[in-house]
Amino acid sequence: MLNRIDLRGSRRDPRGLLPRAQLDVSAAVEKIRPVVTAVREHGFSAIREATERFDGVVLERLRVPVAAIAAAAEELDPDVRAALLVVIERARKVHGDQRRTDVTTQVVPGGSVTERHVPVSRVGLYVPGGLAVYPSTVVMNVVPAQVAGVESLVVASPPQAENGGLPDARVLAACALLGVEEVYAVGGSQAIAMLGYGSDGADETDRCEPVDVITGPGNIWVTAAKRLLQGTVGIDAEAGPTEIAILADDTASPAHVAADLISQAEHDPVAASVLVTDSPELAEAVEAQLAVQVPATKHEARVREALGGRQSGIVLVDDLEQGLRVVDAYAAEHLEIQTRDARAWAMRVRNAGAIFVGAYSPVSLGDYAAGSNHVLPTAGCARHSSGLSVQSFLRGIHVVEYDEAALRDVAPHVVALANAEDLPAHGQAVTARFPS
Ligand code: HSO
Ligand code: ZN
Repeated sequence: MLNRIDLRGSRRDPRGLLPRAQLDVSAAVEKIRPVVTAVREHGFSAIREATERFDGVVLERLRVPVAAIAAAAEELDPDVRAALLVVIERARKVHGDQRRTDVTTQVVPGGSVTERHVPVSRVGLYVPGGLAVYPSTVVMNVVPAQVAGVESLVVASPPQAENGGLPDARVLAACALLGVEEVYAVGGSQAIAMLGYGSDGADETDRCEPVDVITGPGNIWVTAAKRLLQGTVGIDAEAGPTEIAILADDTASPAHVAADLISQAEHDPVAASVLVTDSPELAEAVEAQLAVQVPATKHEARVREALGGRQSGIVLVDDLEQGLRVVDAYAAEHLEIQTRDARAWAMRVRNAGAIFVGAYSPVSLGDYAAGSNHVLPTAGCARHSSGLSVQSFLRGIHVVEYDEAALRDVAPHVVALANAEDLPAHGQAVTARFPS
């Protein structure tokens, strides 16, 4: 079912040899540019038009009535409610430990630099609709923003025709459990444009003020719109189709490896599932397990397409050292380590969005209930970016405070560098304070 890539004996840089989808976000940017421009220029009427065209819903108002958010929580299945409460508590625990305290460095006597960590004022969190609904993603976005101290938090999620033009009821219920009251029934690139530029609405009570930062995953149109708005607002790392890589040796359970590969393939026909192993026997056994498990899974067609796609595969390596080089080159959104001494291998990994260690830490634990965040960098962005965290919502501001003696002491160095850069007025701004 999976492509085979045999890197045994290969000394080449594995980067170009690994399976990966080529999503053309730049082409999507050009496609959605007119929608984004229309929303910037015409606000509500453009959002209405795009919503009718893309979601098949006639939008009466942008904003979801607060009573409808509360009602969704009332009507929520008790098991889902209990699960969400546990998930919120665990996420708060982990993200609470990410809080930063301001640090003052006494550089010299009389001269200090303090780093203040200041939350952004207003954040827009995008929660996708599409093939699945994601109340868990509401938690993963809202919790770090709240822990960071963001004052104004809004959620946007596509309207569902089946839910009377409101976002999915479970998404609304998650908002209610987290105390988020400002929710917009808008999805796609029009939602990102609305959050970035702000928009009028159906009447005076129905407007969206622009936000400072937009976070959250979405499909290619959402990703493209975020890329287009970057600069106007801050955005988190691009979260494309989900990916799981598993580094496994002959101690891994083929049944568990297969189940984990299927679990992320379930998201999307373009999701990626990659097994990297030094054990050809494990590769065979995993294939045999997939042959049994895939026909029994609910979203079989989607899973088959994802597993059979060029973005998925089994990579055979000589040993785990080569395996480590391969998973580092791949820089997976999620990386499971199912090997002997899994923890030691995990600690040597340099590139991954999140790492799941050993037999009892599957990715789906992290998707929901580990306490970790599931909004993670995809498409190799884990080489340079992190998942969503409290840090995503904070800015570090340097507060510089020198007294007269400390400035006088360093003045010759400022002057020397200013002259070297042919910017003498920079030096004079210092020497002007010390006329001799
Ligand atoms: N695996 C997804 C997150 C998710 N899974 C939400 C289930 N619900 C991207 O990390
Ligand atoms: Zn998932």
